[in-house]
Amino acid sequence: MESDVVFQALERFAIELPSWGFANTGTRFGKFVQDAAATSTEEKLADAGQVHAFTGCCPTVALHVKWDFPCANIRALAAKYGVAAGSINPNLFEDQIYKHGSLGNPDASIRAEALKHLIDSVEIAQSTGSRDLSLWFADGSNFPGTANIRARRGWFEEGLKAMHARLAPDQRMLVEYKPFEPAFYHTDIADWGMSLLLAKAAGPQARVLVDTGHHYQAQNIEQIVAWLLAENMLGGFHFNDRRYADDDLTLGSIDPYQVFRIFHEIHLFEWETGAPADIAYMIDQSHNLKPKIEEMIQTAMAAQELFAKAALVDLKKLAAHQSRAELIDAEECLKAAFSIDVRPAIRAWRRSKGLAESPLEAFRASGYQERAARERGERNRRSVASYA
Ligand code: LRH
Ligand code: MN
Repeated sequence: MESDVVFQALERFAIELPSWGFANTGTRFGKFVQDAAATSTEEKLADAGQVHAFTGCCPTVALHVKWDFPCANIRALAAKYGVAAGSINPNLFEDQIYKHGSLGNPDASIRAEALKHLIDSVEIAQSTGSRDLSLWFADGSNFPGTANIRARRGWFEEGLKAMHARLAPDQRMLVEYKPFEPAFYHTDIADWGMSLLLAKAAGPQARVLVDTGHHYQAQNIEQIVAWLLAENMLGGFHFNDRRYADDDLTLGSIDPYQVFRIFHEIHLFEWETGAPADIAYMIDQSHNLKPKIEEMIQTAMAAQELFAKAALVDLKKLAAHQSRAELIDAEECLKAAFSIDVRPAIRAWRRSKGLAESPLEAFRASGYQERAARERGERNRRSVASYA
């Protein structure tokens, strides 16, 4: 019975890979270069193809407009490596003109420039066959009194409405929130409520994107997920883990029970409504120290494991305990599923798909990493740049 539930859960679970997770990234204190890191969009797609080939659950790759484009016939390139283009991420946080914001900038000509980039990104998504536009804005301020918060909110509403009007009928725009960084006094889209109101005001194809690293320390993320599900406004996730702030660490490396509780809210919602929730599961991590492809495989495996464990919660029994306020029994019912070792069933699922039981070991044995380091090492070492 358990393994059937695990099989069904894995059959419908896919998680999107961030192209930027394969390139050399760092923190403001520096970047430790890896010889095997991807140095082009094609190499990012090739590496993503490896992760999907060994895990069987990562068919699409999120692309960042300024980091992955222009790229000639990216659809064919992705197909060559057994993956497909996924969500398109506009970039309104690097160009110099966006120092004081993009859609929230007090200068109307800069707001217009930002909107043009968003509309260009919609067209890129139409050319790559991507459904989702994944929107994150660094906009905000660093000092009290330096920004008119309500005026900026109004400009965001205008800009997102104008972008929504350019979406194709099957496209969505996912509005990501973040409480701080790089702005450290106010961020224009700082929490789920602000994202929800702006998405609703933009139009029916707009949803909220929950990046698990974008919350204050004690915030109850699964409660936010439950509310967004109730509002039918949960569009997707950027999964990662953190100890302090937006640390972008490996999913499940710090608090696996957090991810389990999130998946539980989604399984519960689907059980109660009898319909699959239309959610884009995506990874958003910066792989600064671990070998990047291995960390991505580790992440996908952890996501499968926690999604499968959450699918094993006896929801009927849980609902009965909850209705009778049987606190300990309800809690133990949830924890019982978390404590189930689903790895044997997952290995069986992999065998049934013709996949290696241990994707990480199989990838390591493939020699792909060493080949990539030989081919790309010289180029990567040449790319070392200092922060200041
Ligand atoms: C911002 C963010 C956003 C991405 C970026 C790489 O912190 O989560 O989703 O564009 O990371
Ligand atoms: Mn993110």
